[in-house]
Amino acid sequence: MNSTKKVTVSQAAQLLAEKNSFALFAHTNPDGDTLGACIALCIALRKLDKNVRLFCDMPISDKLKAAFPEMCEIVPKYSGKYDMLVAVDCGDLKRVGEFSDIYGRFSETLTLDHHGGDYFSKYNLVTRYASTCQIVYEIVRQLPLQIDERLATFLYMGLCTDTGNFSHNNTDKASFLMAADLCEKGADMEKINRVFFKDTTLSEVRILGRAIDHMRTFYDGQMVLMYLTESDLKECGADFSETSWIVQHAIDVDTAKVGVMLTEYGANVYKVSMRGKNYSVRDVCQQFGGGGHMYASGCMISGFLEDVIEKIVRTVGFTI
Ligand SMILES: [Mn+2]
Repeated sequence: MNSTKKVTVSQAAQLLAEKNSFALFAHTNPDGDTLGACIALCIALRKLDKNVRLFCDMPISDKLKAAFPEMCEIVPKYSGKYDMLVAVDCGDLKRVGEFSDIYGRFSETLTLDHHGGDYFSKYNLVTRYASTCQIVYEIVRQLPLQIDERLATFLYMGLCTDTGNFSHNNTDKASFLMAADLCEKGADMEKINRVFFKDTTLSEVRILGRAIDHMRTFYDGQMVLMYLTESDLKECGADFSETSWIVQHAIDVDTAKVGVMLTEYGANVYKVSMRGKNYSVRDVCQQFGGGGHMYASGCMISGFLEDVIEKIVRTVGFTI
């Protein structure tokens, strides 16, 4: 294991200013924060004439790529040589997904994260902010460049999505101050709100119906679970990457303390998304090698559907 150290925002900004080429890694099963933070940092570094490439081990949805063409640059196959690798919004090395081997072997690495997790890089900027976009925002403000409308929009993306549109309990004064500043700099807040919180495709409405058909409750309704199989996705004309938002419908049931959404990802492999109300779903997901936030976490579990459901029900049962 190489030595690891904690760095401040200014030290991270200095490291980024000194080096010339970067590979930025969004976390597996990417969300608006990791994507927004990666693209914002990429835009900022390119303003300083740096060479930057973006990677994520899972495909970005067509909907996001259509709304934000910059997303097309995020590719699932690693290539090239870089002065530094940066793990963006990753609480531990596993979040880098299929790139964790490449990442773990490289010496010049930097973590930018707000989950308060492992120091798995050589340099680690780990905070308790509401979003990784806030970390990137603070770094960018120390670099010799202007925040233009495009940069402001991607910084706003993670701020807005990781705070649940300023509704989760991680929303604080800094969130609103950052939002006010990005608003002044021309962030397209209406577009972010529409794409991440409003727009639904017909196939999404169909798979939502299918997931609700498959809804099951446990422990007097304290746990609400839904699932989608590969054939559900196929029959509804939906893509795997279109399903992560559905879990909200499970946790929004008034009796629910835990909301669970299973989506089959390859035969007998399930992507599990969990949400909690005053209940740490991260503890549950960590039992299966996953992670995330206390009230919003995920993991992957292999097995037959009913076995996977039983494992989750049993694990939640110990703590509910
Ligand atoms: Mn995040």
